[in-house]
Amino acid sequence: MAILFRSSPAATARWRPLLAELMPEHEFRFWPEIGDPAEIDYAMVWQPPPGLLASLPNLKLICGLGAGIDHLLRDPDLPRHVPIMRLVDPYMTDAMSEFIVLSVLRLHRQDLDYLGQQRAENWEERDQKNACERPVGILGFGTLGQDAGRKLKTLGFPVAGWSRSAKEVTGFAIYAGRQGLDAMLAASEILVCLLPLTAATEGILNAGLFARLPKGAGLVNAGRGGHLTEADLIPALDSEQLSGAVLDVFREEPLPKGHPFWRHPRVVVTPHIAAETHPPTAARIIGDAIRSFAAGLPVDNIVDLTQGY
Ligand code: NDP
Ligand code: OXD
Repeated sequence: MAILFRSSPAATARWRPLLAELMPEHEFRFWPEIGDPAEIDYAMVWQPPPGLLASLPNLKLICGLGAGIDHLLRDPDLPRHVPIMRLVDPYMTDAMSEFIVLSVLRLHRQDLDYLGQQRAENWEERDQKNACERPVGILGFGTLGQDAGRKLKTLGFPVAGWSRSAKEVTGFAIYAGRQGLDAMLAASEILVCLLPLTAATEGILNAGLFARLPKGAGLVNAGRGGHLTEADLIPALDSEQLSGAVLDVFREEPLPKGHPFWRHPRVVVTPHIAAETHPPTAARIIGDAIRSFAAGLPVDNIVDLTQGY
């Protein structure tokens, strides 16, 4: 019995000592040195090369090293009979909420305008609302969306959430499905995307959606780059339908040099760092899950492949 580990070389270097310390009972194989593929029962992976998982005939559980598993579903040979566990780690959830609160505050407090004014040495006060007058809509009201929503609410923002299935979350207006989306957009002065990337959410941040937001709304995308129809963003900013965008994720990562988002004065670019996987906590969570699975106990956060998240 062995566990395959596959991530970037830098991440592998961080994980290796932790795995030895926290999961001493397991033998690890670090890609590309996988040895006999038939000996591998479990895989801990981020962006595995297509076909790698299908080459492991005795694989029992795939543990994604991130919250999103779209990187796995891109593999046409993914062994779909093998359950996939996605990473749900309170440490990452806190990190994401910090990023969302920071980004919403930047847009709310007109940070991009004041940075522009500073560069122009222009001392000018702008009208400013308080948080209680700035409704925030969150697309994707799951683990990350709800935690960010709670933290925004403590600052006074009225927060609404949009999910696929109808639900009640105390203290929040919850919208579901396509009809619900229109109602939430019409009231969202800042829109946050924390959706998983699926066939149903691909390209959802597009000109049609921007037009349904109040004029001058702000956008935060920390879901996936594939949610944004990139060609629609700059026209929406230049026409002032949107007042600013904070983008952490991109269709192509790293964002290519020369891409117009890098230099646009109303776009903030961060390099997919909103909530990075944190090996010390993640290794414990995955180790416990593998122990439960091996003992025949239920494992949380198994992905529903029919929904794609
Ligand atoms: P969850 O599965 O807990 O939540 C997903 C939410 O999206 C749920 O509320 C779900 O609805 C909703 N949703 C899914 N599909 C649709 C749809 N078609 N229409 C409306 N709502 C939909 O995921 P997490 O909160 O843990 O993570 C969300 C995403 O955040 C990840 O998939 C990943 O892409 C991204 N992420 C980005 C990071 C970064 O550093 N930038 C770090 C970590 C994650 P329902 O409640 O009905 O199921
Ligand atoms: C994730 C991510 O999905 O880092 O965890 O984007």
